[in-house]
Amino acid sequence: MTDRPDAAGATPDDDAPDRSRPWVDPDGGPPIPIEEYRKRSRRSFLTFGVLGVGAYLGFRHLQNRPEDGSIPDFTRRALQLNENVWERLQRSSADSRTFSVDAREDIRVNGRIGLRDDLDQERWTVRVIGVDGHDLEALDIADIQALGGVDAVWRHKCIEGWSNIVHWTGTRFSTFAERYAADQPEWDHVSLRTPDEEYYVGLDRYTMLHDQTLLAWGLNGEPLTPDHGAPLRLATSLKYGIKQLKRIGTIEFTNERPDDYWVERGYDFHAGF
Ligand SMILES: Nc1nc2c(c(=O)[nH]1)N[C@H]1C(S)=C(S)[C@@H](COP(=O)(O)O)O[C@H]1N2
Ligand SMILES: [Mo]
Repeated sequence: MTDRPDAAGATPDDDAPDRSRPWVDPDGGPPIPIEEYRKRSRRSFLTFGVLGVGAYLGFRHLQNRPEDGSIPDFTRRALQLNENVWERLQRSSADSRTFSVDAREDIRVNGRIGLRDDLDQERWTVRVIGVDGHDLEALDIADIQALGGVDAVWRHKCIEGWSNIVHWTGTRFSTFAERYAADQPEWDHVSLRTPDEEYYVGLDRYTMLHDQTLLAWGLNGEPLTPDHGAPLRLATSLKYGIKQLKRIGTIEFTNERPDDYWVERGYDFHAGF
């Protein structure tokens, strides 16, 4: 990402969205069956080339574990291993590919959990909560915008199997944290929640402080519309759409892994690529 969208990535699209896959409105039920998600998660896990490591550790684990023949336990541990490996892998991963503004595409409205109440955009404030659980600030959109904005164009990916190149405008979360959480004790996660607390996600510190993680107020050159999460939403190139919470009501710094809507429904916490 650059402060001005760069032209370097404006080459033909090499991973065009698969439009053959039926789109399912995730309002209510999970976007795709959990088995399919796991399958995809496993597939991308393997493409990272950690099969060898996983197999070796799995083998060691099998060798060392008590002979109780409990397959579900083993499966659970394998999933945990998968998550731990993700956590390490993402730390070494470079920025995601960016595109020129010309490459941007329309993006559908997807997911309205936590957006069902009418929101008085004028009176909205975001509540900022510190590590000790106490409120630090209540900020309006002008406070956020006063921190400065960047433009960035990257591919938004949804676990349903579609993706679009999207142009975001917003404040880097790292800039926000520098201004409003500099005096906080060490924190390792951030919880984001809608004002009605119907939708909530947890994100790790690395992701939140990454340059490609924005508190966004603009989409494709226009102010965010309410359906896309106005006045403020998360946009990050590091995670699937499920983590990019629209209509942020609360930002909480914490040292506990936050509750997460889709984790409670069987998806993995990291939801990375
Ligand atoms: N509050 C809220 N945020 C949300 C969702 C939602 O249902 N509620 N859905 C997520 C999903 S699955 C995706 S793909 C993106 C879609 O963003 P868009 O509607 O701007 O395309 O929003 C994410 N953020
Ligand atoms: Mo999504």
